[in-house]
Amino acid sequence: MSGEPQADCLFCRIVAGEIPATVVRETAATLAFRDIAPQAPTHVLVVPKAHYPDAASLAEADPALAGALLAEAGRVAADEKVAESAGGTGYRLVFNTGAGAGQTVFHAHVHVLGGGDGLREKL
Ligand code: D5M
Repeated sequence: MSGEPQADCLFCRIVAGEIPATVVRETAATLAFRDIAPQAPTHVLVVPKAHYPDAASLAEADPALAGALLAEAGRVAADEKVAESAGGTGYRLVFNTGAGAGQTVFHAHVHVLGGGDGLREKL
């Protein structure tokens, strides 16, 4: 069923507490934790606790949850002080979608990237 946990999904296992992660924020519906291979001084992943394979399928199935994910990403950026409103220089939100675009974990997630020089040159 849509949104159900998948036993072979890495991020479902992190959500379930079966695999450790450095959690920075948690709500009833979302979890934010540090990326294991950071690409910027701040690199946090925000995931819905429910399983959807990518951001578009999440947004189609549960637009409110997709919105909650984005709001949490903004709160992470504020907590990490990369948001301009928190004195930082801004941040990027990235949704890799599809293996050909670099998606490696097929559980919807947004990358929150900030704090480094040259972030604008990456796209
Ligand atoms: O991003 C998937 C991201 O997930 C990638 O940046 C590495 C990260 N990753 C992989 N395993 C872990 C664990 N165990 N903890 C934290 N982060 C992890 P994608 O957009 O699919 O390429």
